[in-house]
Amino acid sequence: MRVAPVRNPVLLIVDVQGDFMPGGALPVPKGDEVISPLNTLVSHFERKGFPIVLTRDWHPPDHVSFRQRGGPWPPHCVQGSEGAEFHPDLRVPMNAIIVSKATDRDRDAYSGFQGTDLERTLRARGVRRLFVGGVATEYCVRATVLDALGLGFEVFVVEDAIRGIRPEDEERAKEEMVREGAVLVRLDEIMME
Ligand code: VGL
Ligand code: ZN
Repeated sequence: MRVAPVRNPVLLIVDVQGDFMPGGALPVPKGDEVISPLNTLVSHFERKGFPIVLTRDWHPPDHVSFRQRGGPWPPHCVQGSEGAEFHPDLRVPMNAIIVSKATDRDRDAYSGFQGTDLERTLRARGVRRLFVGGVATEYCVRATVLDALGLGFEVFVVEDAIRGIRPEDEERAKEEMVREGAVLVRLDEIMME
């Protein structure tokens, strides 16, 4: 499928943070492979003057999702820590919009829409269409995409710009996103003139 980023598109980059990269606290295998395709998209969206939004997992040090509190995860993306920073190779334009999520110590949030201003931010800019990449496919990418679809946005998931933790879960998440109305596209199918 060839697809042109038109109709008020936004680039939505999910959680490309050190702790989710190889060597981080909660690594996504090959998570750093999303950076190059995302940088290509960042350049294009920037050139066109389209908005770029980055979500970040932004937990307090005693977050409920951490093992010390009975949660499923090792501590990761603690607010202000090095592991919570965006990968240093990711191009983050000066005017990019940063959305912090899962900041409440007693509540987890995989979706960038959950407990944030993201919907309002997108509506205020007249956004209709989301191009999504990042990690992890079966957690925060999945939840963000499903919420976006539920809110009526058109969602294009850039296949080469997402990576998951477990291959079977990643596959299932992709099928589910498509079933709910997302379109999977490859970077080379996005027309960037
Ligand atoms: C994520 C696990 C825990 C994600 C966040 O960004 O996909 N996964 N917190
Ligand atoms: Zn988290």
